Amino acid sequence: MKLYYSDASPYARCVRVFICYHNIEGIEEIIANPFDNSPELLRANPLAKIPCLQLNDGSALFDSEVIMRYLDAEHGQSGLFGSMEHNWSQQCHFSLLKGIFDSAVSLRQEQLREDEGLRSAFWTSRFEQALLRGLKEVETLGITRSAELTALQVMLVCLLEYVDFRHPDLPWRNVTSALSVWLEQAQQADVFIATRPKM
Ligand code: GSH
Repeated sequence: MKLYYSDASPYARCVRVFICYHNIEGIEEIIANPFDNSPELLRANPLAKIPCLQLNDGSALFDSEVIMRYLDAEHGQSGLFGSMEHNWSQQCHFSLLKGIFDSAVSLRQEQLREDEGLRSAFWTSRFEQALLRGLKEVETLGITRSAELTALQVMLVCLLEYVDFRHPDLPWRNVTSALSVWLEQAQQADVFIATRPKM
């Protein structure tokens, strides 16, 4: 199998944590900048997004949610998603986290538009507010309660570290101090250390 990824992508990092946690061998990790539109990535994912997992039969899986669910079910005895399948409120927690990832990444894109003079104050504020409201809601959901690592916790660590990395001035700790305390402990796990972006 081949995983197209970049070190900085928070979506790809979640997938890499799954691979590391389940000790899945035989995955070649290929660094890909999605904006290069490399023919290999375009063949595997017409959306030209990472992460993308190419299976040994040549077919490809995307997006990060599908890849995580595939790896967990086929290679990890559902150890991270557990019994979430028919738990609709937990599925919604998953959607909330995915939405916050999207806000954080969109906020980054707004930052990059600054150089072109195209940054929108409206969208910047909208993404920031969604991110902060979303994290406040996450704090109330009990995602951090399980002592065993869960898929939702993997996403939460990758998300919060990405926010610290790309949006260091965003005052998320002021609105969600309990998440901040939880992160300090959770981010010490080997799977997060092994997959942390090196820049
Ligand atoms: N929903 C997708 C997932 O969960 O995998 C989002 C993936 C995504 O947006 N990845 C970014 C990307 O490839 C990198 S962090 N961006 C290129 C683009 O948007 O064209």
